[in-house]
Amino acid sequence: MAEACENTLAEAVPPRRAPRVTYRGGGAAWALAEAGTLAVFGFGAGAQEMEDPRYLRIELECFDAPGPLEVWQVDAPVEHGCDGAVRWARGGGWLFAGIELDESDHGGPRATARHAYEELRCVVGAHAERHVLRVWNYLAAINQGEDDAERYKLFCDGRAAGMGDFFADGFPAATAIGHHGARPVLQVYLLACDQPGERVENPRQVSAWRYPRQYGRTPPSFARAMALPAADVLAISGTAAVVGHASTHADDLHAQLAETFTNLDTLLATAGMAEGFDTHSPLKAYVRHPADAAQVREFIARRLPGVPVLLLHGDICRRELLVEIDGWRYA
Ligand code: 3EB
Repeated sequence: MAEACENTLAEAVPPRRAPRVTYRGGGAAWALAEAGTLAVFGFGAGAQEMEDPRYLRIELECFDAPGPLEVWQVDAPVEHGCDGAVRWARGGGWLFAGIELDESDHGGPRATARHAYEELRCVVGAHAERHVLRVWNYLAAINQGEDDAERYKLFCDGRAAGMGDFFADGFPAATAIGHHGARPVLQVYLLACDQPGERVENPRQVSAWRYPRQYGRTPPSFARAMALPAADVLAISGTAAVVGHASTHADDLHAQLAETFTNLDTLLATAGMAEGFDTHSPLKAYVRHPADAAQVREFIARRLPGVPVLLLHGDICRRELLVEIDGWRYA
């Protein structure tokens, strides 16, 4: 009965208009003062600090100085607030929620991730926008530790524990990247909606939640992409040179970039968006070695001229991977 009611409701509601995601210069206060601003992100140690719950200073340095802001905007009034450590904003059927936890207060990446996801789950569950579509995770020293004790793998354990059965119907699209910030903070933020999206997997890749045991006790909990409940918008998870479940082209930046683009093209084709990226499709490239940044920028500019790209210094969760790309594809 409850399900029948939900279906009727879903049919009555027209597709949502996706939030616009842009990179731009200027101050965060201006962006926050604009109508419909759901979230604003600054990048790196030089970015401003702001009290507004819609603002997060991400612990990843941008290779362009001064780095731009990332701004999410909806065509509706936005209300915002804080619930414990979670900061949130909602409007037009969309919800932003974010949390930043210091590991020294929680005891390592596993307990911190668990706590972060429990808190987020609580806040999301209390709103009508309970369908989590996309999550970003930034973790200090992600590759430190050996085998099952590697910090990324501990994070994966804690994330799964904190998620509980909230994602029993399927995981959101996600990114998990290592930062070099001064403080050992875990930053997690998400986009949710009052309507569900559609998960998209990459036929060239084993789904992450089915990765074999060699990658850790708890396979990573994410979908490769999520088609938003808005026409022709795809949220793309962190994508790297993984084929099947194996990393390819260790130590070869150019070959990893080429493989990553084959994965991105395959994802778009699988989602029925074969026309590809356009100039409204903001991407992020996470680059492990600062010396590689210029080459990454050139490669992407050649493949996707005119597409906005934010180049960030970040560590990919597998040591042999040099670069990872995520972002959006808009109609
Ligand atoms: C991979 O394909 C690369 O743990 O949330 C990409 C996107 C990766 C998200 C995550 C990890 C995550 O397995 C790593």
